Amino acid sequence: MQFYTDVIAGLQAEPKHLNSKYFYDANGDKLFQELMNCPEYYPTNCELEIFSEKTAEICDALIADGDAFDLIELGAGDATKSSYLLKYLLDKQADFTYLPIDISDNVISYLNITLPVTLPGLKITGLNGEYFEMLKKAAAISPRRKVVLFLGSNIGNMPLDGAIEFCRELRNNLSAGDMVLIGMDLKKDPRVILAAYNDKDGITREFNLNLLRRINRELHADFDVSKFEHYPTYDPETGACKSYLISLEDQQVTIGNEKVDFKKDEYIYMEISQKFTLMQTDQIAINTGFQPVGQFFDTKKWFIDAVWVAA
Ligand code: AVJ
Repeated sequence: MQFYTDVIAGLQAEPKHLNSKYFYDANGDKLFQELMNCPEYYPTNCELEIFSEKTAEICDALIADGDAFDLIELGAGDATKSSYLLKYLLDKQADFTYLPIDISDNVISYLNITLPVTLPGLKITGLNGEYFEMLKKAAAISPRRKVVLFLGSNIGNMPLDGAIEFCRELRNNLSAGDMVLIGMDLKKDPRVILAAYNDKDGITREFNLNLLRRINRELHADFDVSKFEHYPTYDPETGACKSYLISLEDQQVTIGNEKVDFKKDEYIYMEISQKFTLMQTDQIAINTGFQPVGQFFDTKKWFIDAVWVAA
């Protein structure tokens, strides 16, 4: 099983690491929902402002010549943001099918059931799995023009070189003229950024510890989460916001048939949430076979939703 293999490989590596894509089990989904409602966690509010205030402009950019298209969303989550677009596109009688892709089967079954009720007339095909596997599936379903939503600064979950590689692979899975609407969190006051990943209520902490709990539940492990401390960092120079879990003592954890030793103060690298300069957002597009053609900002200019066309 991939989850087990990845966890063992990550915890036997030096330094230890876990993949943040595994944060999102049913519990993790719930904690992330709570996080999005935290006063400190600004990215969701910024992007919600963009989607609610600039709905028409964004949709008009995506509709382009008005031909039929597939609206694919990578990491759809609860689709709150994209619902603004879906509603507007339905009102405008645009000819499109919505294909949300998510790693969480929980999320996909929820969207498949609820969206056709809240948005009558919506054509939806939820795809549960990894981004590129599901993107290939989407291409096999229909030859129509593709518009890909990649929101919430999910791209920030990769280090910069990984993000560039990801965009190249995305481009390779698209055809010339296809579009991407990509949300990216911008560099800003470092204190604002760090606070967003170190909320007072400790939800980010729980969000990280939940992965250890998930490993306990699903992989027959015995992590004592009280022996790990959440440690978030932000480096204004590189724009890397990272979180770690620090072992509070020498300890041994059993996971299935494996045993993993932790030294006191040893860390598990859990997640990166990369922040970008405006210039970097254009550079990433140009370096990976896209042309940046539109920019939408919140009033504080903390977040960008950029429109790229596959060149
Ligand atoms: C969903 C990946 C965009 O990195 O900001 C929030 C996840 N992690 N708080 C982010 C997250 C800690 C979030 N993304």
